[in-house]
Amino acid sequence: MEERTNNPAARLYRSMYLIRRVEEEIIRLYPTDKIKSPVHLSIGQEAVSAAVCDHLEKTDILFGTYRGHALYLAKGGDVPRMMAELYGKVDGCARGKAGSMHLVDPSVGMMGTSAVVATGISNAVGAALALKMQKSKSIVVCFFGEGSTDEGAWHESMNFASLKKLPILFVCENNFFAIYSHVKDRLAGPGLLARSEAYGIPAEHIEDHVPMELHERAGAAVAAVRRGEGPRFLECMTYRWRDHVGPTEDRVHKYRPDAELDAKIEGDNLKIVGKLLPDALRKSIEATEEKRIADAIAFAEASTFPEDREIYDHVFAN
Ligand SMILES: Cc1ncc(C[n+]2csc(CCOP(=O)(O)OP(=O)(O)O)c2C)c(N)n1
Repeated sequence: MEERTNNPAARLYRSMYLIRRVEEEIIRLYPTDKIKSPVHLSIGQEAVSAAVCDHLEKTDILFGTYRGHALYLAKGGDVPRMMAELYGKVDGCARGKAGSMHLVDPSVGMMGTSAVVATGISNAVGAALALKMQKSKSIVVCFFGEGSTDEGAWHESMNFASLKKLPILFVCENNFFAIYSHVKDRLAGPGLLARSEAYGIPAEHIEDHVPMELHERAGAAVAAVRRGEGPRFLECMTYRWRDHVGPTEDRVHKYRPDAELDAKIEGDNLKIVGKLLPDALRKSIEATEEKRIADAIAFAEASTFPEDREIYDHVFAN
């Protein structure tokens, strides 16, 4: 694809647009009950996955959380197979058994997303150790919310990754909230950069409302990890527009001021990136992605549910 080589803003826009529109379709479809699992949306947070994953190779390995659609799509995941997975259908990327919260597809390096906060991080560190032992050129990128940094698994993982100088990039999407609890009510000490630096891991704070700068700095961090300089930590400040879980807005809960959410929606990162492109290019990207999404939904609808006899398949390795 021309944009793949020449125009980072076009690549970023395509990826962010795809994520936004797939998740808007999930919101539209959810009341029909065709989607068979809880959904944690990344609308508002798209820039982080899109910017980081634009620097990754297909063979690089990704771990994430239940908020995983954006990661899968940004890593080049298969849109029809993701939709079929959400529908619980046999053509899904995990034959309908993983659903939204456990998206997995080794064919694009998406090794796992976990519903239990911080548990994917130690798996990611294990994968990075394996890559180092194999003298591989690939790296691991591990995404998580700021809530994960309160968990013991995060601290153990940071320590071990630093000790063994592993090829892993830790990406924290700091959206301020763990469910409805604000980070200022949870975080002791001077902040996440200091936490990371305490383990000897260089750390950076990046705002997502300057998406091209986020893209550039993420690229530099990926390159450093790939050169064998050991782990890096990025704290990417971002904001979730929808409820923690489910397709709806969550203003009724009053845990954040409406004006704060309105300001973030007004400053939409997708529009910021879109304005960097000529109209004709932006519209052609949108048309291509709209067709991809419509085809993906039709694919999911046409697919069938797995046979009952499959229930115990793929539980253990053969
Ligand atoms: C070990 C564990 N504790 C608690 C929960 C319940 N829980 C689910 S999501 C969540 C909030 C996590 O927030 P954060 O890590 O900031 O990620 P975000 O949801 O904002 O992406 C909590 C506490 C869980 N799933 N696992």
